[in-house]
Amino acid sequence: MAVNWNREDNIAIIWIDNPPVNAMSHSVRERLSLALNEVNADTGIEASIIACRGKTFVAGADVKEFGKPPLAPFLNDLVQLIEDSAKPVIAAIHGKALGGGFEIALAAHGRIAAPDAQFGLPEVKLGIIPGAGGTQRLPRLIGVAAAIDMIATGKSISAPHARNLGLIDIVSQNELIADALAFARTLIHSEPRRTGQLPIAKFDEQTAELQILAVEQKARGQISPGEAARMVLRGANVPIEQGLKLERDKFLELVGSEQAVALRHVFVAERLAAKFDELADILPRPIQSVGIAGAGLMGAGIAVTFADADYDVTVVERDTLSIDEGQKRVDAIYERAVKSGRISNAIKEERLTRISFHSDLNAFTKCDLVIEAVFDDLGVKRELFTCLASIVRPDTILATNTSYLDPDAIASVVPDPSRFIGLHFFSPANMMRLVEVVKTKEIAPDVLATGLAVAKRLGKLGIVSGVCEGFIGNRLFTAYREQCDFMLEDGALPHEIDNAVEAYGFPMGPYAVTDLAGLDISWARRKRDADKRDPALRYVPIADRLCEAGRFGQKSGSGYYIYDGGRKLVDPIVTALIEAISSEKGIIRRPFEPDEIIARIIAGIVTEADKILSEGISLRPSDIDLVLINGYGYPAWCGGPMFRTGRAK
Ligand code: T1G
Repeated sequence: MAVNWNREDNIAIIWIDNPPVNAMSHSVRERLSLALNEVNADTGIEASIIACRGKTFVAGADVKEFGKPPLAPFLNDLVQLIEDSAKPVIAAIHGKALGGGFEIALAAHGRIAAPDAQFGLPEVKLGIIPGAGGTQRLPRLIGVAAAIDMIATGKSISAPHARNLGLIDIVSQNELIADALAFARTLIHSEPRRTGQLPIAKFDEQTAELQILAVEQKARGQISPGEAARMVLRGANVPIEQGLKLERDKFLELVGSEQAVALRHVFVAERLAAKFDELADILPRPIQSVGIAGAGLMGAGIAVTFADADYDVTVVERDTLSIDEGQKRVDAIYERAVKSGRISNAIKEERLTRISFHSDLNAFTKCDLVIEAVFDDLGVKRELFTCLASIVRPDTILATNTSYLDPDAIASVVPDPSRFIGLHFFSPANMMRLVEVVKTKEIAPDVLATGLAVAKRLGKLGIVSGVCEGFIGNRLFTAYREQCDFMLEDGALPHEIDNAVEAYGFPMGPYAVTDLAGLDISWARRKRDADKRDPALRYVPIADRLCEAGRFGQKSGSGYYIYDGGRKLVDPIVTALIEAISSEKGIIRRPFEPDEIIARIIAGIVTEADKILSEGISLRPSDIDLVLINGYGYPAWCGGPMFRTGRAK
């Protein structure tokens, strides 16, 4: 039964029970409306509590119903029924109150939460805005500026933080429902505090406008953050009834928008990514103690990632100097997080206690999982895994973080390669959400399931990839870059391509990214692989010429651009170099418009993606979209190249 209610003396407890996340589906809305009306009509009831069974409070409207004709009772009407109730209604929150769930809580006359509860209005992540009063009631509790910040980012906040903001009344330190009953009894003889009737604290219009401008700039072409922020300000200047109407109209307009449809594709794709028939009944191995071989840029980032997810982390480097450098890298990552306000100094110290550094591989003896992040050389890795295999338990999972080497070639030195997996993190590992979980030839199903479970516990998105050069992501990025290089030879210039890509929604264009990462690394790889290059294939020597001229990117002060005091400038020398190469090849250069640049890039990506799918390296077009969105900055609100070309529904 999705909703029922029971009586505790003169107080009704209305239970929502709609696993797995108590989404406000049509049937839940119908039954909740019925329960509220029954409670209001019952003369023996003087107050009510709305609570949820299962792991969480209401996580929002039912995303599966979006895109279909909305069915009454609508959530915004239900929320109004709660707020208008003559008898006090308390929301008792555990888990997460998100979207429509939080809007139900906002309309209640009191809010009590478990200590680990979280609150958020993540609608903008679905390309919409709150549609049941969130943009109108939230500012009445926490003010315009804080409401804009919370709604435009879609971020969640903790119960203690919500309490400090005045968003909730009580953080229950005991049994939530018992405390909620006690709280309800204190409200019985007082007029219900109706959020919608509260005044909005004074705010400065111009400050709010500047805040909205900043939101729109940060959104890089996504529409909903700016619309959500503006709806808060618009509602703050009109009566609540008018504000609620404006909000509902905008919500209904956006829910059918291209960006909302694209973001719902991403939402569904993310939850599909870890699902494979072959793993349906497979239990992941328990992982708590994690070893990391190497504390360079990647190893340090991976160590932080695991410490952040409450793993016990053992880091081994070859000598005390390397250990010292590794510890400094880890400390610097946490120092930046403290400076940015993401974590407190106390949390930094606590996380650091979870990471121990050693120079002896025997420190890995008790590890459940060991990940190598050492120099990307096959010999080095094979030698390391030969040692590791003799040190760790037979059931310890061994993982390589290699980007380009063949994991099966590494696994061949491990006595039992069924426990060998690729976990390809993206740099910076503690920030990037994507992890390619590489399915090696001999891998055991429970090892693959463990890789996916570890990625989820890390708060990352694990995408399964077969073994090929560059796996899914770097192989597609190579195709993307190849199209860009062809366009450089055919007539475009680096800044024209970068500008088109950034206008489409990527945070950085490919040439700005290359200058940031450095041109020398891939140059070394191209020189190493030169004898394997197919002479029949078109080859663009622009990057080689730049390297030969000592232009390695930001690190050398120039690459595709010239860098002057932190400013990135178009360099006529690069333009002349590119034009000379076109001329050498007899190419008549022509202009490229932004739309054609994007179309050429997407065509190049999907051509390679079709090969990746036909080879079985990836099993789902939607996984390919997720790799590009979470590993390479492809704008999620565009859905991904497979979604855009109709290859992913
Ligand atoms: N609707 C329907 N199903 C949902 C759902 C939702 N809102 N959220 C999750 N699920 C399903 C999900 O598809 C998966 O299903 C299962 O629950 C577990 O999800 C009017 C209009 C709550 C933090 O955006 O953030 O309210 O694969 O794997 O990692 O203003 O789910 O098992 O079949 O993610 O523990 C606003 C989205 C909606 C919240 C739990 N709410 N969900 O994370 O589990 S718009 C959201 C989440 C709205 C109002 C507007 C997370 C979670 P299956 P999961 P999890």
